Amino acid sequence: MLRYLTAGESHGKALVAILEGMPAGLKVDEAKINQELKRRQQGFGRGERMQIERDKVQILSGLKKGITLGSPIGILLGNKDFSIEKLPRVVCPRPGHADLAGFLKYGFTDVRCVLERASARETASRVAIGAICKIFLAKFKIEVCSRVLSIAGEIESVAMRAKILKAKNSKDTVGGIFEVVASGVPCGLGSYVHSDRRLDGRLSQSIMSIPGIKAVEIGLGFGYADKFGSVSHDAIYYTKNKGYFRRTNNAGGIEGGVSNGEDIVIGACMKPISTLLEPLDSVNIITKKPGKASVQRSDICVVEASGVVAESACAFVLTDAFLEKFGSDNLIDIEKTYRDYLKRSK
Ligand code: EPS
Repeated sequence: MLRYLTAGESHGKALVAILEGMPAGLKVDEAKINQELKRRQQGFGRGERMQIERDKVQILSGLKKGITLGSPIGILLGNKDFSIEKLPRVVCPRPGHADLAGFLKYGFTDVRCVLERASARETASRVAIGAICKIFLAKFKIEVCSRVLSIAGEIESVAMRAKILKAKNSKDTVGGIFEVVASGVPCGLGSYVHSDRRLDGRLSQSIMSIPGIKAVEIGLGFGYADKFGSVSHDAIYYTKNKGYFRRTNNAGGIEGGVSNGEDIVIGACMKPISTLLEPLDSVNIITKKPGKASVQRSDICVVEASGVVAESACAFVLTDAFLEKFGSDNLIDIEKTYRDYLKRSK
């Protein structure tokens, strides 16, 4: 139903995105998109690049007087640091990044040809797309948020900041765990009838594809491994006012690949940023002699920003699944189908 494409290098002219399949009749407030872009740039531990860029969208197509036409929405995000042609050649791939596999795969003689596109700068485009999806979901009182659960093993905010500072002082980096919660999601998004329609599979893919993410879990996730079934599953209750409901949500809002009406809860682990100011051992790809991995500048920690990107990824998948279930051409038609469905399914 809904698809997107992004293009752009980290230090190229601009990032570009196209969102196709958004229904007609949705009012899109550019300020809301820019607000999300700003959230992605924040968080304790961001690097110098974030002081240079002031990410703001320019919407090129798909809207008339701020209202969607149902046609592809073209988005442009300029790079202030547009320096790709002047930047030096990179010959020592960074462990942990796409550098080594990328230059071998594409046959480059400059690792920069890989890292420019592999950079997490691309996630700004995904946040712009996700922001439009969030505007759509808000029409149906669906909200997606995120929070940091831990940084390098620390769970208190003061200790998290101290760990980030410690990493900074020792020219190191840290990762952590964040959680994304989608509330107000109706029962019935996604389907058990085929593997590629399962909502948990689709959400996991979208979050796993964010740079640096190494693990994703839904609800209790790995926590199921050491529990009995009797205390794992969420018993079902019903009252006239509430309809069907649960008192626990170990399933994280998804059973059998279908949303069950409870909050969707997703946890994800982000590894420490792989650009280290005190670089690890590497190999010069020209001479094949030992060298140190390339370094220009780096973030220390981007777990909070990754949470914002994951919200966007999740908002995109939920919008896609929502359009599948309730129609995809016109907002008013979709609202009517949704109301009828809520009445029937209560
Ligand atoms: C990023 C832009 C990049 C990095 C970072 C994320 O800018 P630069 O390379 O000019 O410093 O700060 O990239 C990575 C974390 C990465 O792994 O490539 C951004 O806009 O988020």
